[in-house]
Amino acid sequence: MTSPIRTERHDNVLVIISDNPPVNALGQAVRAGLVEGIEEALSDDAVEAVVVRCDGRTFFAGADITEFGKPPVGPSLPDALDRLEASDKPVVAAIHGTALGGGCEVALACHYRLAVPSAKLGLPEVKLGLIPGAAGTQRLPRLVGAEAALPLVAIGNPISAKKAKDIGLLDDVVNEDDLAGQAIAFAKSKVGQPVPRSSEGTANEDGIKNPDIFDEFRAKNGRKMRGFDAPNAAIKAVKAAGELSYADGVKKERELFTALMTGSQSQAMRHYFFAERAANKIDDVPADTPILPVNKVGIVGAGTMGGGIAMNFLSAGIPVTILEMKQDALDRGTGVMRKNYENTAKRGRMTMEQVEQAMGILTPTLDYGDLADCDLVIEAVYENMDVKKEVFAKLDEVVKDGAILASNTSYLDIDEIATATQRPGHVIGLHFFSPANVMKLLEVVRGEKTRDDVLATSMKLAKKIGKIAAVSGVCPGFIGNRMLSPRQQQANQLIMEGANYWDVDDVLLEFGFPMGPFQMGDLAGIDIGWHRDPQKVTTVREALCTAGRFGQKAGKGFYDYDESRNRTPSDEVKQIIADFATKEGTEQREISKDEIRERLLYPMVNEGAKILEEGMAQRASDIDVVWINGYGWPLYTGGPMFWASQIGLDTVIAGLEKHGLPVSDYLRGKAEAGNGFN
Ligand code: T1G
Repeated sequence: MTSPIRTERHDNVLVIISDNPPVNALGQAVRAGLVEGIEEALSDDAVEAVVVRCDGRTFFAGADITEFGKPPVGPSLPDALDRLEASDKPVVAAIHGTALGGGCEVALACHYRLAVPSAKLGLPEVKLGLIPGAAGTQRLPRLVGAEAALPLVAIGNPISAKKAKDIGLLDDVVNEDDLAGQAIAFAKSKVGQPVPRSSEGTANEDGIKNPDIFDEFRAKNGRKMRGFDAPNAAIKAVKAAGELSYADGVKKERELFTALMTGSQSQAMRHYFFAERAANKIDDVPADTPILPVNKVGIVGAGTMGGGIAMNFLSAGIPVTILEMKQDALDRGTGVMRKNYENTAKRGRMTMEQVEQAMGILTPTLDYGDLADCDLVIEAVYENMDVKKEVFAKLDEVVKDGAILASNTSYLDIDEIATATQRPGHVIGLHFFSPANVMKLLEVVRGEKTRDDVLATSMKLAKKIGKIAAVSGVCPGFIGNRMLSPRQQQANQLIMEGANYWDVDDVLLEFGFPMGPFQMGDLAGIDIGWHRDPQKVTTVREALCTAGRFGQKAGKGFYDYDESRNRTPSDEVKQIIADFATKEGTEQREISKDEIRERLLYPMVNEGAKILEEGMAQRASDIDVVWINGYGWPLYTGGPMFWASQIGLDTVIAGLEKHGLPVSDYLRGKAEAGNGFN
């Protein structure tokens, strides 16, 4: 097996090159090759400097995640990097693509670092439930300071080459072309000078002089870090870089890293890493299925969803023609889009020029005829089958042959919608989640007759507009809403049986969801869809509306709210519910949080099992991808199906049976087979 590492001599410079597609992951052969390369450089007096670079699309993108959890095979990355840094001959990292995780640590162990303008650098280990494990938490703060290191290590987002230079992580940003040549010249210019080593840096003294930065960082990012173990460990490691010797700091990092690697959160987040990528693959569609061109998109409906959907394409530089029935609705819709963009610009997440660029390729219209040359039209009108079929019949008449006709419906039957057209093969569901310009998830609903190229094009387009797509079959609620339904039913049932509605919300909050169903109701507005007849009170919601409890906007809903919108449980609401229970003849009792959690989450797992049994999802991990990205299922548990496998399907079944809830045969079968859903 040829090594993925080779060396080339350029006069007195030895260039160590990795060619390990797809992302030059630092697998065992690469690590061994790196060590050999350094040994070669150190043992040859004619070599006076070294360049480390990669072929292919990127500099090392990190340790090889597929090796995690397996018995380690040497040389370890920390050892390889220590040998690299110990060299007295200058070593230069030549960076392109994404130098991430262990890749960034390779760069840190080099004495100098150059990158092309399009390169990105980062330590995203926390996104895998880890922290850097090859001294990155110790070298980086010594090179750039604790304050600049904290977000890189504890949040894990990559930074641009320019930003990396600004903080001192890069020595220079060079031209896009001939990176190798520029790195060789740079290396030559350093021959004979003492080599700078990050591990000997003193920039981390900023954390010693101002120790408050760590708690300030923790407070500022509390919401983002809630429930995750790794970010806190990352902060501890960076803090240690200012308090301990380098050697002791590395020991501290190793201790924190090992605890995370063997913990449940990292296992769950590594599962998710591959789950997100697997969701892109459609098992029965050949990888070389042709992708249809999508150069112009039409949107029918400029309401909240239509406008949000349109923004995804505009932001990706794809022109959009948006259609409404009336001018005022059209103006309102495009006005909201502009406002959303301007708010994003105010938060510094885009420039006003980019706002104008996006709005500049938007064409509002009242005329279906203007959709004729669209390659894809997405309908986002009222959730009513007749209305949708009318729209699709019209689109079928007007839009050019070969165009994709998609519905944004959240639960209606795509196959039935397709019958309104002569082109069922070109009909698909593209279910965006509100707010559509923010939420990452896209459920791609495959109709009975949806063509492979239409499906493959939709998946590729999802990635282009920054969405995470999962394919669903046609069933009520597809994957996400279909599993939300039993949870919602149990939540409503539980409060009728005496569970405190705030306990229901708190159980989901404590589990890691952003909020529970009753808080959500207050946020969205209890009065949505209310008939406004105070005499007609047949549900708890109607009783709340009759009592003027419309939700947060009214200062009271299920909860009472103070001026900062902090929620307090209401005795009036508790009584309203109790009265309903009495009317319904439901006996109320104390209900524990354990029972609440089991009755909210286990039926979701059972529904997920049925979705798999019916082939409505390709794989269990797709269901995890849907719930993590569409509904806030906590990433650090891996998603409903991974989590159920970890706690044991027998436990889930016993819980369902204890509460008299249905158990699907498929779930039983999986439990008996003993291998969970994975
Ligand atoms: N290990 C193994 N495989 C990887 C990989 C990795 N680090 N990164 C990507 N792949 C595979 C991926 O599964 C897919 O495979 C293919 O490469 C293309 O990836 C010691 C412990 C680099 C930005 O977290 O962020 O270093 O599906 O589809 O969209 O301290 O991949 O084709 O079979 O994502 O162009 C830290 C993870 C590891 C970076 C490219 N590094 N990767 O994105 O392609 S921990 C990371 C990414 C670590 C050290 C610690 C992205 C990318 P397949 P892709 P992409």
